[in-house]
Amino acid sequence: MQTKTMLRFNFHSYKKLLCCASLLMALSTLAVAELVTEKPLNVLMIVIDDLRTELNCYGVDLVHSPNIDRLAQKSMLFNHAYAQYPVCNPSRSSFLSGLRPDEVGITSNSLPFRRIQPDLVTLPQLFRENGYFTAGLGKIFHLSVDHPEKRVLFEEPQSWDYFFDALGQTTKLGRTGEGRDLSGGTIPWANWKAAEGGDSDQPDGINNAMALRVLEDHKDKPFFIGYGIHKPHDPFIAPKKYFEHYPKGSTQLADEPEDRSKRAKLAIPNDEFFEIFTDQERMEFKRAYQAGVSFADAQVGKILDAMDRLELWDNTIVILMGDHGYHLGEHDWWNKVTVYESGARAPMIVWMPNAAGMGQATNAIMEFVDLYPTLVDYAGLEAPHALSGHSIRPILENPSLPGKAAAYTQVNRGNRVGRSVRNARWRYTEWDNGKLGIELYDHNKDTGEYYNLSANPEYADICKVMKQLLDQGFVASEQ
Ligand SMILES: [Ca+2]
Repeated sequence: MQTKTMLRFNFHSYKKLLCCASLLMALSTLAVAELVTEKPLNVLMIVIDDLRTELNCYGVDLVHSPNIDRLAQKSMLFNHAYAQYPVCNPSRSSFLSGLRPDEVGITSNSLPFRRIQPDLVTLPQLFRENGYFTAGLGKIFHLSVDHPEKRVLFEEPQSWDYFFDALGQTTKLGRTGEGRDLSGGTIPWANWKAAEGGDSDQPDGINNAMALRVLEDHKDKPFFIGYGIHKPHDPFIAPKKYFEHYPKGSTQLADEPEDRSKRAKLAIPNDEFFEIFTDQERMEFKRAYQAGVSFADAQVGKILDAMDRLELWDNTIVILMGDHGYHLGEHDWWNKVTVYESGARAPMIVWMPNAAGMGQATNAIMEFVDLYPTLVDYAGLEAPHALSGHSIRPILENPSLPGKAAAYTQVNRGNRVGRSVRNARWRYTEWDNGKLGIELYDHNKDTGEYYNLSANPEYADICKVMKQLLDQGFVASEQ
């Protein structure tokens, strides 16, 4: 019956049919082309806890970071990216909400994000509300650590469709190995271990396996994946193979000039805190931190391999960043919580498909608070609230642009505040609005910020200009 019906078509009908078919084919080709060009951009945000810019791609060849380096080589590396607060929770709360720390109201690790901001739409939440699958693997927000109800297993349910963190799940084998408490118990977190076993015996290795699985399972949907790596954050534990990149005794300590200025009283949280360490212990500390960097780098490598295998580069934005800087002996300090360059500046590497500036480094100044508006811009979403940063699209297209005029970082010392501004040449910092100290450093001559010029009359005009710049940056956040 069917054959008979088909045979009834005359030639004219057949020609019409062919014409329609060609039109349909042309339309469907167009639709496919449209689909390809308009495929939503996925987001993969890799946040490495306490990672400083001491990486091969930032010119430090003593550190073994081949995978971060290969991402940097194809992407854009920001030489001057600054966190808004040099501590985990305030920094992350800021860049994940597109607001400055004073605007979010979070300036310490002990304030849980949702207790302060129950209704604020976070960056992953915005993508989720726009149809993206969102997953958090490891530490993206700060809720699971230093939280009054520790061991929060489900982190930030408004933001994530799926969340997993293996923190605390180190295997029995991974708990063994050569190591040392560097302060005899005085500083409980200052200990290292070259652990037996491999990556999968450590929380970061377990999280990585889960991240690969999530990436594989959701590669065909629009996704926003936040992948947070715990190391090199203390305690300094990594599989022993990563310590082998750094022969014992070869660690070079920071070169602190003897004629440096007396620092502002509040610049370092506690001047004497690390005097307890011998040089041997300092070398062990730094070596173990570096082993943690190489461990984190290896996890990044597995994610990049998956990006290759799953052919995701054409439609996935990749951001790799630290959450703030870290001192390894600079200014006699072995931690974060400072607004020196070592504390405020952190790695930032951005892969943006089709952006003209890929494969280049930039000296343009950017702030972490710029990430939210950048992703909103590229994904074509509507910002859910007024954002404090600006899209870095112009820089991603042209890395020779200067970027923003200045970057702002703040830190608390009890109820005293340190506010700092960095422009292309100067860093200017006021403690308690200048009442407890002012600092001015010239990065053309003093990249380590050892010579405070603020009391030198020759620099009075510079101080005046920098003060204005500082006040401009914090006016908005004080309102
Ligand atoms: Ca951190």
